[in-house]
Amino acid sequence: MMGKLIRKHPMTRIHYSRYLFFSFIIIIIMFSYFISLIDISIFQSERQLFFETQYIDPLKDPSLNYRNNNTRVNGVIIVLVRNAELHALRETMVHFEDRWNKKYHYPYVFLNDEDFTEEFKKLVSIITDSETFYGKIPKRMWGYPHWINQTKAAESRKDMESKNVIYGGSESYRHMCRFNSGFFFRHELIEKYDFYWRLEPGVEFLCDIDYDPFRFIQNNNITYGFTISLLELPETIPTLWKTVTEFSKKYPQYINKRSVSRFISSSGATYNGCHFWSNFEIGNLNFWRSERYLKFFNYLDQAGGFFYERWGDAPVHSIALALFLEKSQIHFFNDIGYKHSPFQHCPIEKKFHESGKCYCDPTENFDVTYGSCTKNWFAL
Ligand SMILES: Nc1nc2c(ncn2[C@@H]2O[C@H](COP(=O)(O)OP(=O)(O)OP(=O)(O)O)[C@@H](O)[C@H]2O)c(=O)[nH]1
Ligand SMILES: *[C@@H]1O[C@H](CO)[C@@H](O)[C@H](O)[C@H]1NC(C)=O
Ligand SMILES: *[C@@H]1O[C@H](CO)[C@@H](O)[C@H](O)[C@H]1NC(C)=O
Ligand SMILES: *[C@@H]1O[C@H](CO)[C@@H](O)[C@H](O)[C@H]1NC(C)=O
Ligand SMILES: [Mg+2]
Repeated sequence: MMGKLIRKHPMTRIHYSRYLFFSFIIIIIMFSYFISLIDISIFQSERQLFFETQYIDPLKDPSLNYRNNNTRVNGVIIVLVRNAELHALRETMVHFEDRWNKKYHYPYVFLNDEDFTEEFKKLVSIITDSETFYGKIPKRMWGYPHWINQTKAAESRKDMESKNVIYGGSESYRHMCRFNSGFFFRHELIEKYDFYWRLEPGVEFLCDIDYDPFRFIQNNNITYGFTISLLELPETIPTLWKTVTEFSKKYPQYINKRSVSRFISSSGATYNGCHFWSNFEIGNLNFWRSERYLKFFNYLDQAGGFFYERWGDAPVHSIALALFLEKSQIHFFNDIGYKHSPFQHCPIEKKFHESGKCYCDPTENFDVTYGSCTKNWFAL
């Protein structure tokens, strides 16, 4: 009887379809609300998920703590520096010793394209109980390779300076970037070491470090560690990615099939500019000495972009790391508070501040702010 009515009565049919229509709308609304909830929770927990599922926490291994064992491994602190930066360096070293190295006394190697002054050596060595070594960089590591057209290089510096590119007009900055990209690890004072910590005058360390990061990376097969990652200025690297792509085509055998290349490029077509900020580096020197990296560096060097453009050692290092290594071989040193103006990494977890280990403002933390790539790193 009812069925008949519904089918026959036109008014009832309208009500019925209207009911269907509104149910449909409500379902759509509920569905999109549900989806948005999932989205938000995924976004918020990417960082947390990273720490729960991927992060190796050096603080959880008591055998790494200096109180239990402060035996050094084959590591060195490397500082490229000019005589004029003496006082900024001394200040940084006092903090670095205090936060970490007085517990281990790792040696320092200071490198310079000129001779260090006697005053420099005297005032630096007095800051630390560690051994200090002072080296001059040979011309082949800090100069023009024969295939570079220096007229063209000078023109390009002028051009970049007129466009206000940072350090665009600087010749020494280019030698510095090329040295840090291809030579620091084979300087004669560095050759005998396996692990390095790169230090720059003017940087600050904002937390106590009670363990040996060198032994930590050795034990865990980690090749490289960073604290800050960010986007490169595109105008300094117009042809870098094209050159990298040519390299990958020519030497497919060097590219790691499980590499973390998605950090630098989602499709492979373009470089997103993400790189580890190389003024801080803790790593294994043998990675840079490997055949694949030397082939990579030589290929870039031949292309001339260190001089005709202004390729930085940070994107060069990072691209190689991302092509050759898996994610687990690169470590985010969350517990190391670090500042190189204008950015700092300050751990946000309460425990670092409540325990008195860190003394930085956790709201001033570059990790997930605009321009940082570390939020991408968490999500990979
Ligand atoms: N000996 C020497 N060291 C240099 C020269 N240029 C740069 N450096 C060092 O190389 C490192 C990087 O140089 P910076 O001038 O700090 O470059 P940056 O970090 O990109 O830029 P800033 O934001 O100015 O710090 C620092 O340790 C400098 O002391 C140079 O011409 N000679
Ligand atoms: C301390 O660490 C070194 C280097 O890893 C190791 O060779 C040594 O056995 C350790 N000593 C102790 C007491 O654990
Ligand atoms: C070097 O570059 C300049 C300016 O770009 C150019 O005029 C000159 O022909 C180049 N020299 C050589 C040998 O290629
Ligand atoms: C590190 O690598 C070596 C050699 O590839 C392997 O034997 C070892 O199990 C690895 N250790 C860890 C902690 O992954
Ligand atoms: Mg600097």
